[in-house]
Amino acid sequence: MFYYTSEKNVQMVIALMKEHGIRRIITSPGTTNVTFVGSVQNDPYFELYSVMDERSAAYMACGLAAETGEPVALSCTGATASRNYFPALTEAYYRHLPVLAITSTQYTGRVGHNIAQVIDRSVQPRDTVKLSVDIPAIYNEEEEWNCNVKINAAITELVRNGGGPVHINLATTYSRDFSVKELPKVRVIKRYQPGEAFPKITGEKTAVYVGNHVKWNKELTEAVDLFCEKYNGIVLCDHTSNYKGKYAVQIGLVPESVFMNNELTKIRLLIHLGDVSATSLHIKADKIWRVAPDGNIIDTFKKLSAVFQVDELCFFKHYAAKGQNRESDTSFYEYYKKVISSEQKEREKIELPFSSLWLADKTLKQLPENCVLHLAILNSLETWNKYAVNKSIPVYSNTGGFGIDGVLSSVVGASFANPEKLYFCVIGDLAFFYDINCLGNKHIKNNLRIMLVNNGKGHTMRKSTLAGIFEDEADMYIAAEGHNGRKSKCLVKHIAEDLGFKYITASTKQEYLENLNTFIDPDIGEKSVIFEVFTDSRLENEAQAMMRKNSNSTLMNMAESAVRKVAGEAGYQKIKKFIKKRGGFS
Ligand SMILES: Cc1ncc(C[n+]2csc(CCOP(=O)(O)OP(=O)(O)O)c2C)c(N)n1
Ligand SMILES: [Mg+2]
Repeated sequence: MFYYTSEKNVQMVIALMKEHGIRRIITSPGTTNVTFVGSVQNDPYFELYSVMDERSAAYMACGLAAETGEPVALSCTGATASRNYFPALTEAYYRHLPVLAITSTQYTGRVGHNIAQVIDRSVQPRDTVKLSVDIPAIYNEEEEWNCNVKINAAITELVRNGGGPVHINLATTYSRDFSVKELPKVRVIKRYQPGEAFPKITGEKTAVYVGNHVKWNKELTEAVDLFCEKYNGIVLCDHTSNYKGKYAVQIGLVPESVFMNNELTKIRLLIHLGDVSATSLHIKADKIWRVAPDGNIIDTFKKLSAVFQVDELCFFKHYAAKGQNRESDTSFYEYYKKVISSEQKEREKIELPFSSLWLADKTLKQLPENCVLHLAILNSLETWNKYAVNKSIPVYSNTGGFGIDGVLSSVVGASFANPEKLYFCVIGDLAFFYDINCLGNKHIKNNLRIMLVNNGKGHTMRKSTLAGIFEDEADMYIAAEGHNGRKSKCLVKHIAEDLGFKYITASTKQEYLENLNTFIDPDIGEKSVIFEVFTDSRLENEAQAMMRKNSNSTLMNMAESAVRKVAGEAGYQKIKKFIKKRGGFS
């Protein structure tokens, strides 16, 4: 008796076809598709038709799909079999017919090596399929995730935006093992389009996570805030999220480990908005939904179960209306507020060395209202994300492609839009020198305020967990130390002044504080300003270590007060004594 193949990728395709309700399959004969056909032919769920000629099989799929209004799958072998699907796929493309062409293949790395029956299917004519995905054999967890997402994306594409044909190139290892009686449990990702009935939100404790996001309008902010009130929600964000509403939980203000495995912070439903974010997140959520007008399956946290192909406003208005009769509950937000305020208290106890963190602390809260802030990626963004920014200030960073190559150009371009507004930029030395030629642009006016944090190298490479293991040996090549005048005190000064900028500089805390007022002066003045701050990479590391230690103290204090709450003061003292004996608690 034969059951399902042992090939995991094939099992996954079959399981997801069932989950998404695709039951009709037209199969054509061959060896490379044996593991697929041999598996589905014994599953009574499927309705199979055998057609010898692939060209005809695909046209039959068109007819069957048009007649039933439901998706129809095709299966063929290697060699030129799949080429014969093109005429009918073209027909399906222009008639929006949901035909799923599954072409089986040997390991695609064999393409181009004169191996019998192996052809290159990596490119499809534009008007044959809406989407083509490669599903390799699965050997590890990450590949399993990749296949799951791609198969879900392919199958849901069949009916998206009016529907149309889709291609899955499915690798086989020619396994002869058909002993698998049960298909694996697979994650289903659903896609909701405008007009479709949305699922209910049941559990408590929701979070809206916002990646890099364009400026919010008032209506969207209010809709998200109302959503938070009705569903006990918080908005997890960083500066580039640009959310300025009532329920912001700035991730950089919360000790990282708070997000991990903690029942109090466990999120039942996470709603993912926005683009690429630099803010690493260790959030554990039971369920994740993504809301984006493009409807693309973007599975940043590997837990996605639904994508809503709608405008964010439409989504939040829908759920706020549905939750109209719910009692307002903001306890989740209140909890985070407490965590943030105890972290804040711990931070106040420490004096950081002269470093990016210290600069961010002293500067961010003082930036003039209604200015704009641009942060270079990685180190600058990470450190300045550890402090709060005034709500009137939008913040940008090139997290789309994460390049250090266009930070200055981006802020210069932005500054052209509003000559009367101040545009601040915080940037490291490698990024500054990379893009320095744009400072000679003749359209630059007096509204730029550039802070160059010159530590003489790519500090990002000195702190990264990988390059960091090399310590000082990382400087020469990995962190590119020693270029651009070796922290010369006059190089940038000359360039800046010759190009018409005002130049100020600092190498100590005192010098910095003396110059800060000039830098943040809300009065626009006559010239744009470059403020070069010389720091030391070792102190940067020291400051970061202090911040981490600080977060640990916050957690310890929180744990202590939680114990106090449950056990009372006397109980707490007893437990403390006991733990102290064993070497824990301070
Ligand atoms: C165009 C480009 N090249 C290389 C990188 C890799 N990279 C990321 S951060 C970084 C170092 C940046 O150094 P610096 O601007 O001095 O900032 P610091 O880390 O010292 O604060 C490099 C080389 C990149 N992101 N973009
Ligand atoms: Mg640097």
